Amino acid sequence: MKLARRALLAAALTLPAVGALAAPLVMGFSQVGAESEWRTANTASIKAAAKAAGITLKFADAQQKQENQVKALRSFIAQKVDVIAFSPVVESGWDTVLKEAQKARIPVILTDRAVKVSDPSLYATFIGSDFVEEGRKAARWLLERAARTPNAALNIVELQGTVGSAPAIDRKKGFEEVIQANPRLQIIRSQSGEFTRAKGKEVMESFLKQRDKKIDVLYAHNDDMAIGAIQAIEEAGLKPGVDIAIISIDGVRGAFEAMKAGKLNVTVECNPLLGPQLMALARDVVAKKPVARRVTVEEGVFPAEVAARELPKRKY
Ligand code: GYE
Repeated sequence: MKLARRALLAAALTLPAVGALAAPLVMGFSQVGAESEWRTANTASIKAAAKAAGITLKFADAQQKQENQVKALRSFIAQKVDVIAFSPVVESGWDTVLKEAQKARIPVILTDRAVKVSDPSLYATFIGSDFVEEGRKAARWLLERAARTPNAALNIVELQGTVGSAPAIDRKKGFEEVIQANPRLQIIRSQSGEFTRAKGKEVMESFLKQRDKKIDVLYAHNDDMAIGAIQAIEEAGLKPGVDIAIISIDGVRGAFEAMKAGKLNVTVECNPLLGPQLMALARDVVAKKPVARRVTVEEGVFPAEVAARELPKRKY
C-alpha cells in the first residue's frame, strides 16, 4: 500500500515536468507596423514559420511607434514568454526595457533592424540585412550609369526611411560613401518619406515643386516610397525611369512590375523572409545553445533589364 502510494506520488511529481517539456515554446514578437510591401511579407513569413515550427506566437503591431513597442515588450515580460523577438522601429532608446527583459531572464532576439545599446549582452543575437552594403550597392549602380555620361552633372534627390531607423541611417551612409568617388553626383535634397507610398509621393511632389534645380536621379530607401514618387513624377508630366532615373531598395513584387513597365531602373534586394531562421534561432537561444551574434542574409541587385525574367520567380 505504502509503495503504491509512493509510486503514485512520484508519478504526480514527474507528470508536470513532462508536461512542461512538451509545452510549445512561446515567442512574443513586436513588429514595426504594416508600412510597406516588405513588412507585409516579413510578417507573413514570421507567422507561417512559427506555425510550422510549433511555436506559439504572440504578435503585436507597433504602428511605427517606439512607445507601442516598449509597451508590447513589457507585456511580453509580464506574460513570462520564453523568448522575445522584435524589429526595433528606431535604433536608440532601448536600454531600460531590455534590462527589464534581462532581469526577467527572457532572451531577446533582434530581427531585421539593429539597436544601439550600452551593453551588448542585452540581446542574444541579431538576424537581418547589411543596410550599409545595400546603400553601397545602390550607389555602385549609379556610378556605373554616370560613367556613361561623363560630363553631365547628376542631381540626386533622396527619400529617406523612418527617421532614426537603422535602415534609413545605414542606407544613407553606404550610398554617400560610394558616390563620393564622383563629384558630379550630388544629393540636392533629402527628406524622410517614412517608408510609405503615401509619404513618398507627398515628399516627391514637394521636391518637384522646387524648380531651382533639375532632378536627374531619385534614390528611395525602399520600393514603396519609389512607387509613390513614380506617381508624383507622372502627375508632374515627367517620365519616371527616363526623365528621372530611379533607384530603390527591397526588391518587392511592385518594384519588379514598375521595372517591367520601364518606370523604375533598379532595385537592391533586401530579403524579408526571415521567419524560418528566426524560429530556429529562438529554439537554440531558449535551449542555451551558442548562436552567432550576427546572422546576415544573402541578397542581390536587380536592374530593369532582368525584371521580366525575374518577376515570376519572386517570392514576395
Ligand atoms: O526596407 C522597408 C520597411 O527594416 C528592412 O522597413 C526594413 C525596411 C524595409 O518598411 O520597406
